[in-house]
Amino acid sequence: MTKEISIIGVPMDLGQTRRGVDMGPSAIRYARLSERLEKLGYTVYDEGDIRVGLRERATADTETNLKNLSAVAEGNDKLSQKINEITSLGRFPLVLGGDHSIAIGTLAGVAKRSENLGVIWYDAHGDLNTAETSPSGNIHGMPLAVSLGMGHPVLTNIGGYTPKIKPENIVIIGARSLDEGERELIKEKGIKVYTMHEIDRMGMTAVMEETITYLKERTDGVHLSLDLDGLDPEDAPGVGTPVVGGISYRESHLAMEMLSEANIVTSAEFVEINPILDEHNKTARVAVALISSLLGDTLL
Ligand code: 6HN
Ligand code: MN
Ligand code: MN
Ligand code: MN
Repeated sequence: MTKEISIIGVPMDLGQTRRGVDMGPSAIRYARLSERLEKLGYTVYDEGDIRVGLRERATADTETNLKNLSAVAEGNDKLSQKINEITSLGRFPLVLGGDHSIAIGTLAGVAKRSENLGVIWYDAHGDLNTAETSPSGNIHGMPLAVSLGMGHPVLTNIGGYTPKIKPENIVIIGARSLDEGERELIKEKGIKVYTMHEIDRMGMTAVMEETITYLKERTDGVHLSLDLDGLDPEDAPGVGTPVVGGISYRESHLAMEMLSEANIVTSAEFVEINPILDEHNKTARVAVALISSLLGDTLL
């Protein structure tokens, strides 16, 4: 793992309808992210926030049911350019959301340097919807499909190429709320998924061992896209689309430590933290603890 980290905040809330997720990056910084990483021996560059259009000014795109399409695309385009700058300097990109639509820009940036990028999608949801299958029109439910090259061309062409990733290089962990179209896509493309059922049956240790072995064999780098709603709402209440029966804090902590030991993660993003819905910044503090574990924090 490179010893230089660039933090990029993306105060994006236009990929869904609840207010407050744009304050996620501030909440995570307030929970002392930089200090924790510096203590671990990293040189930390906080690149500040990507400028995202205001909800009040986002114009309705009349020819599509995708909400705030042009403003979401614009923010992601800027993000992908920023990621390119950071990876060309050899730094580890750590992206703070913002809603999960920002994974479109992150992946457009990181996948450019990788023939076979692996992706761990840690989430209660599949985020595999397209305009045709989406029940909501919310783009935060679509970034994984978009990165596979499926969806509105304004989104799939961000970064100037498509697709960004291959279905066989994806592992979804924590799924427990999948729409009908998403299930069909998972089967059709053969995407590897550990739902809560597998996590309960096998235990997180075996799930992570299999995930790591699987990705090590076939990929040349791994992006971790961690949606805080993958965790149980008891442990991470500050999210816009909570789903009961999720991954515990302890299991998540273990998962991050196993990824750290395996040393396979080359970029990461932590998304969907909504401070308005949170309890005393608990979810942001959980995010900082998980980031520290991912980047090598150990008890001894
Ligand atoms: N997330 N599947 C639902 C939809 O509207 O497409 C929920 C998506 C949630 C997305 O949490 O990042
Ligand atoms: Mn998500
Ligand atoms: Mn989710
Ligand atoms: Mn630890």
